Amino acid sequence: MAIADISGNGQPDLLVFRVDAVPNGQNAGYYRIGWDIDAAGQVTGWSPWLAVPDWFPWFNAGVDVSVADIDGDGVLDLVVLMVDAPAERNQGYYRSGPLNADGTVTGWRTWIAVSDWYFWENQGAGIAVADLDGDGTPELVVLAVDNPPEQNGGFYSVGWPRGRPADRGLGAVAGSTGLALLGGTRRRRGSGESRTYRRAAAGRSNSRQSAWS
Ligand SMILES: [Ca+2]
Ligand SMILES: [Ca+2]
Ligand SMILES: [Ca+2]
Ligand SMILES: [Ca+2]
Repeated sequence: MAIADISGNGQPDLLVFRVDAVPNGQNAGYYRIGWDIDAAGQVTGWSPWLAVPDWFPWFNAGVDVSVADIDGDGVLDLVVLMVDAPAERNQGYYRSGPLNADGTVTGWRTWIAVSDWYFWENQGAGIAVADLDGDGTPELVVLAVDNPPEQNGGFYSVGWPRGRPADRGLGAVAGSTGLALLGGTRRRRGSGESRTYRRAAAGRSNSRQSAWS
């Protein structure tokens, strides 16, 4: 879910997301918006469920959304992250599109694979958009929970704008240190193991990342 003033009337709106896990077939992803959430958690009404197009996986193992103006054009964008979870190695993908004041998205950008998604099994994933270094261009932060046969792990990564050094290794999330661990220990997975990572990308340039941490 995400909270942002999508309608632009000064009151925050609540966007919720769900995956329809269709048996023996292609899944589907939908969101809807509860308008003008107040301090008591009440909304004034709900949009219809709106489908994200081209939801190709048959199995998903995590999904998250974020609302932010990733391309700096003054219009909010909806960013969707989902984990495609086939029998073998999984893969995280995100896509985005301009989010209109009525809650619809026009001009969905293509699905983009999050690189180095090593995990064979996942137990959730998360996404956030923030200008981590204060240069005016947002970064896309991706979290993934690895779900191997033994102990799980949480991993993240950040993709930076073009030109920024991209040699930051995948970082393991330990305790509550969060972003302070950017550039932390790189983890290698053995064949068949699943690990979780989060990654992020620069939001500009049609939301395609130019470098991953
Ligand atoms: Ca609103
Ligand atoms: Ca925008
Ligand atoms: Ca798998
Ligand atoms: Ca930045």
